[in-house]
Amino acid sequence: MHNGTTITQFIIEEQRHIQGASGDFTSLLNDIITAIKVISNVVNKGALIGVMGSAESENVQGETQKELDVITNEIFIKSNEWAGHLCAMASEEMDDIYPIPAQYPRGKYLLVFDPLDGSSNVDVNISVGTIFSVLRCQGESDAPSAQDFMQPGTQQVCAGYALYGSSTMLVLTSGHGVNGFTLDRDIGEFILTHPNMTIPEDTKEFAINASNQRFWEKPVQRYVEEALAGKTGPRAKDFNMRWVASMVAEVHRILMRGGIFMYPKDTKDPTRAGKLRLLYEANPMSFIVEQAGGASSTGRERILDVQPDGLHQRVPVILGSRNEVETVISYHKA
Ligand code: AHM
Ligand code: MG
Repeated sequence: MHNGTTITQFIIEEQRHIQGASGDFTSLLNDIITAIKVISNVVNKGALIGVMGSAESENVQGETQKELDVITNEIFIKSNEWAGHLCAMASEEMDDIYPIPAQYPRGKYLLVFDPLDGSSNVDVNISVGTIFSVLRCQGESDAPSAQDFMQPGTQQVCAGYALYGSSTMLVLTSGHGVNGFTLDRDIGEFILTHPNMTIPEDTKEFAINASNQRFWEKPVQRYVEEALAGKTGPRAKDFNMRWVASMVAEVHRILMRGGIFMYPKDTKDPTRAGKLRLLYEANPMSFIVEQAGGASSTGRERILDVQPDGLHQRVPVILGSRNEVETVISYHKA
C-alpha cells in the first residue's frame, strides 16, 4: 500500500477548484500519463526488445530518426486520438499536423509533443524525456489546420515533461505552480514526490554545448568567458558546467538545484534561429520554468511571448535561475 498522493488524485483535486470544469482536461491528462508509462517501459527495456538504433527515415527537419523516435510518436498518437478531447496533434516527428481521424469524436484541445527528446542519447543509455503542451483549439474543430497551433506560449493550458532517468518522473504545470511525480513501478502509478518545485534565483552552474562557441553571438561569448574566469574574474565566483545533451535532463537539474541552460542563436546554420523548437521544446519548458519562479528568454524577448509562424520553428533558448538569465539578457542590451 502506498501512502502518497497519486497523480490522478492530484489532478482531480485541482480540477475541483476550477469552476465549470467538465473533467475533459483531467481525462486528457490521464491519456497522456498512460502514453508516458508505455514509453517509460519501452525505453527501459531498450535492447531487450530490439528497439535501439536508427529508423530508415528522416524527420521534416532532415534529422535521422531513431527507431524509438518513431515508436514513441506512435504510442503518443494511439493513446490520445480516441477519447474525444482533442481536435488535432502536432509532433516534432511529423511533417504536418495530425487531425483526429474521422472515426473518433473531436474535442476542444490541441496536443503538441516531442515524444523522445534527446534521443541521440538513447543508444548510450543516458536519460531522455518526453515534452508536451496542451493548447485550446481556436478554429472550427471539424477542419483543424496548422494555423490553429500558431499561439504564443502564454496561451498554453498545461505543459509537462517526463524524464526517463534513474527513475521515471513526470513534472507538470497547469499555471498554478509546478509539481513533480515519481513512477512507482510496483503499482504502476505516479506519486507526488516533489510538490511546489521552485528554481533558486541565483546559480553557479551553466549548461551549454561549448563545441559551438565560435558560432555564438557576443553576449553569450561574454557570459561564458566571464563565468570561466571564476573568482578572480568580473563575476567574482567559480562556476560549474554541465552538458547532458538532453534538454529534459538539464531542465530537471535546474528545477532541482538551479542553473542556467542555453542553446543560443548561432551562425553555424544561418537558416536557423537556434536549434530547439518553439512549439515542442521551448514553450512547454519555458512555461514550467516561469511557473517555478525562473526566467526564459531568447536573449531579446520572453520566449512565451514569441508569436509562432511555423510548426517546426526554432528559437534561441536561455532559461533557468532568474538572476542569471537576467544577466544574459542585459548583455544582449549592452
Ligand atoms: P532532439 O529533439 O532531436 O533530441 O534535439 C533536442 C536536443 C535537446 O534535448 C538538447 O538540449 C540538444 O538537442 C542537444 O544538442 P547538441 O547535440 O547540439 O548537444
Ligand atoms: Mg527534441
